[in-house]
Amino acid sequence: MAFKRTLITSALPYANGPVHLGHLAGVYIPADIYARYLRMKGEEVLFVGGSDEHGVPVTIRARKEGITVQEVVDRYHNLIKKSFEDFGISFDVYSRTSGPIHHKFASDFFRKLYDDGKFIQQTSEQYYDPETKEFLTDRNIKGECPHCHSQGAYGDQCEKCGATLSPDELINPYNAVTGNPLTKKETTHWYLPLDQYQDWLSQWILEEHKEWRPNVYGQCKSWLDGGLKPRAVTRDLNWGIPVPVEGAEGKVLYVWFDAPIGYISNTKELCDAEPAKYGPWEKWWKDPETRLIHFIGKDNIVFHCIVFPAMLKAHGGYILPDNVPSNEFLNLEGDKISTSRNWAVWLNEYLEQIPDKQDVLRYVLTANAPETKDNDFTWADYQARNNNELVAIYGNFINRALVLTNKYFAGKVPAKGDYTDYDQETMAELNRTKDEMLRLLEDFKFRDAQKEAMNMARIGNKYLADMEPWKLAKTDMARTAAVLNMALQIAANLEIAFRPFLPFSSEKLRGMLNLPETNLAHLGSFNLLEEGHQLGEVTLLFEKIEDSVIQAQLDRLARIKAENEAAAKEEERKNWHPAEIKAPTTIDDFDKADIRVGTVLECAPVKKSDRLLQFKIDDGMGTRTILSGIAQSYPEPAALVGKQVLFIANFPTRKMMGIESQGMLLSAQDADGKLVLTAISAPVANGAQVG
Ligand code: B3M
Ligand code: ZN
Repeated sequence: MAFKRTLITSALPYANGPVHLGHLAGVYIPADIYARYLRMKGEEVLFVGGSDEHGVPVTIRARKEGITVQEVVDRYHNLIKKSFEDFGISFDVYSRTSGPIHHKFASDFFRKLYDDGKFIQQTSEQYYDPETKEFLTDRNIKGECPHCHSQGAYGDQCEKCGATLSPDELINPYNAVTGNPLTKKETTHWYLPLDQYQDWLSQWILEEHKEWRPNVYGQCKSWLDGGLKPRAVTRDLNWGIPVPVEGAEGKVLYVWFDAPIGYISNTKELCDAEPAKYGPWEKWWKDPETRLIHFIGKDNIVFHCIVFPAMLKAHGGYILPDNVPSNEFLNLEGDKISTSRNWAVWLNEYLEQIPDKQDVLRYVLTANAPETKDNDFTWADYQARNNNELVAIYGNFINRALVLTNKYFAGKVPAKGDYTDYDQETMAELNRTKDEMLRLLEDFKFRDAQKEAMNMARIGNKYLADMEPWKLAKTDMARTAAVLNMALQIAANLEIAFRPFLPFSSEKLRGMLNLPETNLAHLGSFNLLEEGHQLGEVTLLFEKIEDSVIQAQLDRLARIKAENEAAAKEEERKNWHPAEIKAPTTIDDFDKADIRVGTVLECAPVKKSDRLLQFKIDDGMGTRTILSGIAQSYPEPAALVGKQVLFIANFPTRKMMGIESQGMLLSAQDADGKLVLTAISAPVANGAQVG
């Protein structure tokens, strides 16, 4: 199928917080690279984005901050929009789903499916808070994780162990906001019967889109193999788009029903505002000659590859995505990025703390893009890639080419000479590298494509290092001119090659070269700068990033980690319940344990163990050594000297870490897991029996 134009969408971020580098790496940078690339190719492109302002997360945020939901989405929509502008994400439109255009569009879309009999109605039991009289959605339910048994897992996911959950799996579920225990209550909703689309989806994806990325194709296949079930498209919630059906008061469209429709309504908003420039919105969504590409993260695959296409099919008249290049996740310093745990680098904060370094982040995130598997962002890698690649390779080449031209030719492009074999080979290699880059871009392999752009800079660097114009200048000015002409042509090529990836640096370089407008067709030409052309002012394209900048970021993350650990402890403490009383014991059984009082004479950590403390105890008859696994609770063991403690005197002797332990100290386990030695209320003779 030959396409005439490309419609690019990128997932609509929830307006419940600022965007972070995981968003940028997973969705927005790849989408932006692709949009810029196609525009440079001269194709007709529309790049659509917007904020997802419905759903539960924004309502939770509002309650937490004590403001209205509208205030929350206003604040974060504006913040997110600005971050995208700051990072050069070149949307043609960035709108929002709480606006009237979207509300009407999504409502009409639902109503058409409803009128056409495309939904089924089902009644089910849902968690309900009898006190606040509200049904609870997955995210509003918390409880104990059935897998790792940590407290505070959400009804859809445990943030501790990462398990995907359903609210029914939680142990002791409660209202995440009020803490109230929950009951179940019947409620009726509309469902899209995905099972009816199973055969069609299987054919369309598994047979007709084998070229989709393996992670996307694989996820779709496993959903389809598992058998699709009807999915609720409405919710009991008071924030969202009201269900346009009589008697549906208190119900809204499920956020995952209305959000993808946001792609369409945002397109319509733009096209209606500027019809001359963009044409009618239907051209972008209903003409089979439009190629639709969704950029998303992996947690959104099912919605974009299965649910939304089924919605479009049910409606009729719409095109379907041609590809859905979804990325895996980017972790931060080894841990999963989490908005609720503040484990993220927020884009707005990044720019405040490290100003003007948008392209550095764009470069590092693309170099590490989680295209085929989860990847890790580390600040050490960020610094290394900046200092060793952007500065040492690309920046260094540009700087040498321009500074030498200034020095020997007063900033004017010198005359080219007859190409030597080496020149010819350099040009051929640059062109081969360029072809490879374009092939990779076409294939959504941005990480490798950017690598090829950097390889072009390497070719330039090698050319200068081999030709040594600074030496040539002493003997052969004509050849010096030819070499620098060649170097400047390569520099102009780099400006074009890097433009989709590093738009700010390319703009800066364009200024330094004083380059006229070019497009992708110029890439690979060695006639981009004419002899005598006056270069612009030379500055550094990239600057070294110092250790102190990196250290400040590492310190920030260490602070957040400590705060999170304290908060997790607090959560454990809040949800702690004493264990149930054990089955009745007998006096005889109890009497078997010989519990006695002793005084701590010495106490020190056991070498090579972060758990054990070694005690010397006065037991009234002499001294004995006892090891106890409580080192984590007593960072200053010497402080225990002189304290009276309880121990089991007839506990079997055990050897640990090569030391014999003669007895067992009694301790209590606190709500946060900390072990505390039991004490007695007044001094007692050592060796006294407890009973
Ligand atoms: N807001 C989920 C997310 O941010 C959701 C995407 C909607 S795309 C239509 O991951
Ligand atoms: Zn868990």
